[in-house]
Amino acid sequence: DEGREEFRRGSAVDALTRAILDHLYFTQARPLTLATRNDWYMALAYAVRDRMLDDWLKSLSHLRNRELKIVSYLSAEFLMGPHLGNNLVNLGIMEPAREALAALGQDLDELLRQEEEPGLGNGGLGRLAACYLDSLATLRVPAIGYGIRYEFGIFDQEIRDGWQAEKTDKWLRLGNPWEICRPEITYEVKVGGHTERFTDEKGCVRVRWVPNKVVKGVAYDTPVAGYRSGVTDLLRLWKSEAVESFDFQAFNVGDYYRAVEAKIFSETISKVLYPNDEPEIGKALRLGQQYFFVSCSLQDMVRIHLLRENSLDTFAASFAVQLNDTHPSIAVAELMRLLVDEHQFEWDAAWQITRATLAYTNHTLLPEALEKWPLPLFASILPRHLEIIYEINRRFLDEVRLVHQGDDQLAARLSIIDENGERYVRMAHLASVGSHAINGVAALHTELLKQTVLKDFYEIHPELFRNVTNGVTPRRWMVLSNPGLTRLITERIGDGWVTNPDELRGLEPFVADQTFQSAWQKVKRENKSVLAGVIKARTGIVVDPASLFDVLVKRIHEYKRQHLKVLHIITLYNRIKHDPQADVTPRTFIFGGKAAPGYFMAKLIIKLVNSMGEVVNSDPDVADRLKVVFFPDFNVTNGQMVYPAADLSEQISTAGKEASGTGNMKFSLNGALTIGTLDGANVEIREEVGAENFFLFGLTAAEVSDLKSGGYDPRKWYGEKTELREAIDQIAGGLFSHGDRGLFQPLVEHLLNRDDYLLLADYQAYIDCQDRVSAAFRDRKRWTEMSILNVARMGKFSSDRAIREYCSDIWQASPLPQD
Ligand code: 26Q
Repeated sequence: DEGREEFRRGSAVDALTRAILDHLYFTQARPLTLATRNDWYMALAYAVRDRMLDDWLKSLSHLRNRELKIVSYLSAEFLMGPHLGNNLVNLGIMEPAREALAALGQDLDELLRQEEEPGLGNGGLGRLAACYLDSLATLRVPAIGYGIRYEFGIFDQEIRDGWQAEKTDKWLRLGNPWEICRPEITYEVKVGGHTERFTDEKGCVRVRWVPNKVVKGVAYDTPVAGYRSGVTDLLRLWKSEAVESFDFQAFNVGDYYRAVEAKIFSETISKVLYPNDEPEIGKALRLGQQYFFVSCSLQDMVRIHLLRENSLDTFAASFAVQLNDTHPSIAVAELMRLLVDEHQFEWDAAWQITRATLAYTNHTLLPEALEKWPLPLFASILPRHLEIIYEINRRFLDEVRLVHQGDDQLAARLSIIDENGERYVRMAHLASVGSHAINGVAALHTELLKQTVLKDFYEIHPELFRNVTNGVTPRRWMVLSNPGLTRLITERIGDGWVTNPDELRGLEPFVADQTFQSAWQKVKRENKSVLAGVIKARTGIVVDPASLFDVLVKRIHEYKRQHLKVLHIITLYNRIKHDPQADVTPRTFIFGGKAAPGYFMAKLIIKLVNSMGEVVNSDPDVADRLKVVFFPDFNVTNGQMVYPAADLSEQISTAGKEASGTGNMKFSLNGALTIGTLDGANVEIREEVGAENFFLFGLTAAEVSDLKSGGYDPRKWYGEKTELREAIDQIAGGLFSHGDRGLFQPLVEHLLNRDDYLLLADYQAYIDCQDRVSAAFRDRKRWTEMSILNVARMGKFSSDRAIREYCSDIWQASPLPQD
């Protein structure tokens, strides 16, 4: 019997070989001779998943242990990336799996490429949630990530004629071996309708919500293994379905079409991820999605809590619920509704539980990115929640008025309801009022939060505010994606750094060591060669791995200033055109990132990069010294190839606009040097790695706001800077658009007349700083030292550090004791 168990659980090569063959036959139902690459991938994935089950089931059984607080991370997005490689790393079975497959004539790397990544997020916020789950499991904290099982994730990006084209992400097409459907874990979620008052058997007036629709959420569970921690946490995503009773009813009255319509509506809720990284006003389905997953998740927590205790009084001791931005902030009203309407709590007791349970993370200062819902729309979907919000607001503002007598302006500014013109529910206010802690995602961001969007909240309740600077997991972003560097580092200092990255400091004694330096350079060079091969295959462009790889990958946004980078490239191009012998440091410029499908300016920036690239790449005067690449479909999988191959990380947002950034950390951790503004976490990265190992340029956040309040005129800079003027004139004049002066006119017009993101004001500082970068890259030894020091000093930016801070400062959660 033990022999039978061994092939399901064991991590030796033989056991894995048998397990893979077993799944190929009994799960995939394929004879060896007919097995496709996907069959092999699936068989391997199931064999790996089997090896997660003992820890997972043990961890799940701890959810019933009332002593332990469970962290519940509510997020509309989880950008997990491919599971297979990560699980092999965290379980410690990468090499035996490779050998087992080799014995079966299969190549592990090929199977790793077979996995379709679950792209259930837009960018930073969704990827942060994924890094946090990795750290929670690694730190042995019992946790559940709750979200939506979108049938279609973020679109796949193709580039056609230089423009972005969106293709549906059919990630479930070939099946998903990592998830387990739990058809017995379902909840009903009401939508629309009206409320009624009635008197209960005790004579209390209560409220009944009579919806006009009911949908069902079904749980889909994915295990999240910690790095060799013995704990496997849970990602529970909700799929929406029709409730059986509904179509039955309609069918009985003969209204077949209405029944089908109701079913389609139900299934629409979890159909597709909104591909925008800021809200669009008035999208009812989006509010439906948010409420749907929040309601399922809170009902699930209530169920789990009631397995531990017989009263909800102690709910806040069972769960610490983190709101990943305002997207799940309806949780404030929903938890109140569950307690007051469904579990007969008094308002005050319910409110105390709600605030003790919830905490809110803010990820943006941009006013246009703050979520708000038009009142009529909100009322039509969530009539009961609107009443609850009014009551929360009434009590909150009464308190404010009591303490700050006579300041009516203050109450209006703090109100959850925006009453300046069209009325809206302000979700950041709802989240702030309903939480016991509010945090920003980098030191600068938190300071600005307190001075701007949440200023009034900070003034009345400074004790609620925390900073937790973001972090990234070194498991995916180093061990998995950069095995060469991982091996080199581990040879020198051991592998303790993987969970304790402060140990990377142990590399500092080797910075000047010749052999270490050459080994370091060799790793980077190999990573660049691999990326060069992929670039050739995907774009046809040939790039030289000896050139400086200058990389700008992130969502396309005006505030992130991809077009400032374009101005830099055109400037270098012009220098060559003016003097073809000019001594320029050869560079490969790599862009990547998706634009929201409805964001015209972002799509035009993609077109500009490609159009400008065509001209530069094909100009014989350039003689291959500059190469411009737009790497299509930037996602987690592609990021894993790009970050390890970068020499230079571009973090050039207008100061004060990027809340944190996390790509900045991934680059630096992989030995790229940063050119950046004092924005988001760049500030702290520079502090850690040392100012001499960081290329700083540009206005500070304070200077940006001063410049703007003094009446910024971009034309002044345009008039004064000749290289800048030349570049803009060329874009406007059609040099990059076959003479078409209309194509980029909107972009040029915006730069010259508004320039909201101060490209023109920062242009010269950026160019000058890039000249210093070019010079520095020529001193290979010095560059390598800086690269090593960046890695050695990145410990702070591990998501483990961030999660420890959340645990101690916000959640009061602790690790499971080692057994
Ligand atoms: C909201 C309503 C309706 C539709 C879409 C949205 C929506 C979706 C995604 C709004 C925002 C997002 C994503 C925001 C995001 O990724 N923000 C980034 O979060 C990172 C993690 O904290 C930071 O590092 C980045 O600075 C921040 O831009």
